[in-house]
Amino acid sequence: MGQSLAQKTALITGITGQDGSYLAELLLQEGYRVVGMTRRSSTDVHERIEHIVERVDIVSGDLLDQTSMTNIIAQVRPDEVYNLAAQSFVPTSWTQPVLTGEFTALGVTRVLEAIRAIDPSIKFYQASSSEMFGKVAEAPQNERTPFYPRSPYGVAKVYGHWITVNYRESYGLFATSGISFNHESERRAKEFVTRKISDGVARIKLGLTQELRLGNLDARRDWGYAGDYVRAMWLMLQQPQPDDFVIATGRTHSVRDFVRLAFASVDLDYEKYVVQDLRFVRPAEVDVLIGDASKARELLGWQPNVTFEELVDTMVRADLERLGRLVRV
Ligand code: NDP
Ligand code: GDR
Repeated sequence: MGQSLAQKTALITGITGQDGSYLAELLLQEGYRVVGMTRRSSTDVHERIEHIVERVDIVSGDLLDQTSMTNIIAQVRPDEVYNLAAQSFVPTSWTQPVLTGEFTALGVTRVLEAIRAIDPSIKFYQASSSEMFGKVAEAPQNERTPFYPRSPYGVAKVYGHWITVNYRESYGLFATSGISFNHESERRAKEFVTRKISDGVARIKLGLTQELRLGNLDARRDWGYAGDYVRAMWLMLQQPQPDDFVIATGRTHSVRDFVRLAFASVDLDYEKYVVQDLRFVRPAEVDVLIGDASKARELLGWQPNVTFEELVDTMVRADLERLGRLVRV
């Protein structure tokens, strides 16, 4: 892949994930050379980036392995690093707490150490999470709201956030932490509740199944669209100073709201199909999240474009279309 002198290079860890795929698209549009780090797998994990895989460079590495991280930074010499890789599913963090800490917490330090050793002028983005607010101290949550994580995942993300702040303050790195609230899309993995619902609704509508088993329907989240959130990540690294930013819509809805709307969008009544299943209830829950993104609005000029209602509708339509194609084959 040819590179002009002025062209910037971005390294994305977690390029095969939901956010990685949207961020790669955005950075290609912005004229970047995009390098994506993937970990070795015996199967093809490029599903979400199939449409752009010819336009990005893929390098092999793992957040667990310091040598691979250092070598990648030395070989790629990126201008910007977006650290999106993590064990990102909250329930798994209770069954694999140590691994979650290795990936999601210490993994951040490994990337920062690689940057510090090779080129401290590289800009760094850390994918921090509203799960850090957990049992919330105030509402809405902003950059100064104290953290009270409720899962090993949330605890690991608090570490990732503070090590990012610490490397900024200790070594003067351009290290930025984006505290994103939940963001979803038709590329979301099916274990997360929004996609589980949109996929379930489509299956029921097409007669492939009769029920949808869910956990706590009363949990509330501030849900946005992933495409909007990756734009905020990029904007954060274009600022004159590294900083921390909350990215959120400022609206909160319950899982029940999502379910009701998703079923209603295909003219079904959710109460006939949804079964509560204790297997999906968490040992400790984050009851309600709502973010205050005024700082991002003012300093980044960022605001979300997709509403909750549009998000639900888009996700259900996408699953109906995908499953409809399979059913017809
Ligand atoms: P996904 O789970 O979709 O993607 C995670 C990515 O990390 C995948 O590409 C995965 O690779 C990769 N990965 C996992 N472990 C390792 C490892 N040890 N070494 C290298 N790569 C690894 O997450 P999202 O795209 O939804 O989220 C991106 C980031 O943002 C995550 O850090 C998440 O915790 C954080 N976040 C997400 C929010 C959201 O609502 N989506 C909100 C706030 C924060 P593979 O394909 O091989 O599994
Ligand atoms: P979350 O997302 O834990 O907020 O983390 P998830 O979609 O898994 O859960 C949201 C809420 O829905 C409730 N829920 C269920 N959740 C799942 N997965 N499956 C169910 O059947 C179900 N029933 C009810 C949950 O209890 C919870 O309250 C996401 C991830 O992307 C993190 O990586 C990210 O940091 C945060 O968002 C912000």
